[in-house]
Amino acid sequence: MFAGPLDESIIMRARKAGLLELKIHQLRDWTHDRHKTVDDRPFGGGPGMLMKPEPLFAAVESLRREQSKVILLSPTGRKFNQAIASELAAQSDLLLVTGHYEGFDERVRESLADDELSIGDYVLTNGALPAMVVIDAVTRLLPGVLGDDESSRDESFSHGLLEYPQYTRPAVFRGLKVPDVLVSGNHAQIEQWRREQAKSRTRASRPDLLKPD
Ligand code: 4HQ
Repeated sequence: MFAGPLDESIIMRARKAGLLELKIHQLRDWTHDRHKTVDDRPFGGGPGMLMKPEPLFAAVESLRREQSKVILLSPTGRKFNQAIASELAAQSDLLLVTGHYEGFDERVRESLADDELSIGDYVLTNGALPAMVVIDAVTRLLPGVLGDDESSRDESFSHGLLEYPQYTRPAVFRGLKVPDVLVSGNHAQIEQWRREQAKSRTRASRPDLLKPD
């Protein structure tokens, strides 16, 4: 699953520039049985399979370094956001652990992971896409990955409001006009309009962003 998304565009550019080093590992390489078993049935019964602890412990213990942060991707983790992306971008080594099946043996969570992150309240088939979401959000925050233009204009979640509406040419498209203020050349007025729009738009679609946590 990782081939493709991580081999394109800005992430690939960062890798080629030596700003980001990615290594993908196969958990089955740390199994010893013929079937390379990484899952098993839950004690106490019930549906579904769990990631068994031995291959995960062996893999993480062989891959982790002193400075590594070991992060499980799972819907029971704390909700990933831009602030967490910034924290992770300051780390020198992340070990993202993705599981299939219904989840992890609890001892993985208790004794192996430093943190557990969820990318949102929905259930996916496995943690590969969540890991790639984290990698993408973190990579673009690494020094040198984005040009000045791209990075100074990313503020959506950093200043706590949604972006104001934006338009490019043509000034009229299928009868739909760009707001007059934006073509007025009055920069003080444009700035005020954008501030108001950012606020009303946030109030309308993401009122949670305006509340203190
Ligand atoms: N899964 N945010 C179940 C997720 C998920 C999410 C990954 C599916 C872990 C065991 N991970 N496996 N949402 O739905 O991170």
